[in-house]
Amino acid sequence: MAVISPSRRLRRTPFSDGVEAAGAKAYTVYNHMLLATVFDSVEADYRHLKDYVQVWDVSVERQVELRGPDAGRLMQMLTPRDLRLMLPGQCYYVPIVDETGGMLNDPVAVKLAEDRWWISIADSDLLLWVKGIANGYRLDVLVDEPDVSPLAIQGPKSDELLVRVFGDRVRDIRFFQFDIFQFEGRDLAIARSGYSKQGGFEIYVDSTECGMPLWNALFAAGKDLNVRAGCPNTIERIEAGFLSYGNDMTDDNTPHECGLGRFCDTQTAIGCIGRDALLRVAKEGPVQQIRPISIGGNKVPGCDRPWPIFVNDKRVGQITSAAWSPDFETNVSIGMVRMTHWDPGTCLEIETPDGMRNGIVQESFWL
Ligand code: THG
Repeated sequence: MAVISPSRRLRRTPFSDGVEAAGAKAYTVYNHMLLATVFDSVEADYRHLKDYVQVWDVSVERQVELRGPDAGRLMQMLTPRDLRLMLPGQCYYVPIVDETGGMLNDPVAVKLAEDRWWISIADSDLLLWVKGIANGYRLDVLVDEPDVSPLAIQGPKSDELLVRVFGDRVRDIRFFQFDIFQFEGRDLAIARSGYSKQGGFEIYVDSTECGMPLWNALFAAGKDLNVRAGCPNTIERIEAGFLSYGNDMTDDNTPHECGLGRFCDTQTAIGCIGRDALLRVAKEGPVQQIRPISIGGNKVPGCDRPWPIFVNDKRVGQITSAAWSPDFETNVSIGMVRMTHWDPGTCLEIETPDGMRNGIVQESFWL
């Protein structure tokens, strides 16, 4: 592939200088911004993530901010997850659905205060949908994209690194909660969360100005912890079962098809715009669902289009993400499979770009 031409539409991040200096070898485009995908090699990055600690520029997880008396009401209109018990200081993984129950995004909602929320989005233009709802319903709320850029610290040495920079109180942050910490006189929200199963934090950096100073402070403090620049790792995230919006699911899929039913309380999520549609489909249950699938043979190529899944020459689904897993010594993948073939242990035939492979539906990769 050729290189990406820089332009204003392809926004840089507060940490782009650091990412470039660290030698990012490849990028993808996510929310009209650059996201590194490889530093050393995907396999070497994976090993390092599981053994040490990495700093990830995930500024592409843009924030949609809701501010004003109707912020909470608007947030509940967007998601079938019941938010009534959510407190300031908590984060929730929330499916966002349209009026048909189709997935528009799968962000992390951050409740800063009763009247102030961040929606930390995956790759779709959610701001436009949220502004449309706010204006169409004449809600008393401001909706915008603030200059907030998450910086993720991921890996088993994450606690040690952040304690050195922010103090012991870091250890008290609970999973999917955040607290406020100071850096160079500014308040920063730090949550225990992130797009890996290796443990870690996300720092919501709320000004471009302190981006590189924070980046440099983390690398200076973590020299002996073998801290490196990293990025969401395809292999690890498939093993972990983390979905990628636009790859593993689109607005054609319901949260139930995506296996996100556990994040839906459709009965009690009063006000959710997709509620009626979801109540209708929930009655029947989904006829296809996302599954972890192992794929036989040597390392598969990258999955840049869905790979059809067959059983006895009948199409029963598609693979949407795949990678060789050094730890499991097999290819791991995520696919959407019809109900007739979704039970763990089911054998599948997968049409990859370099020929037919055998696949087996798994319970999960990470247990
Ligand atoms: N962090 C933040 N924003 C994000 C992501 C993130 N925006 C884009 C993208 N990632 C959204 N997708 C996910 C997918 C999975 C998780 C978070 C965001 C996740 N899931 C855990 C799980 O499924 O096991 C925990 C969910 C829970 O128990 O609530 O962490 O990574 N800021």
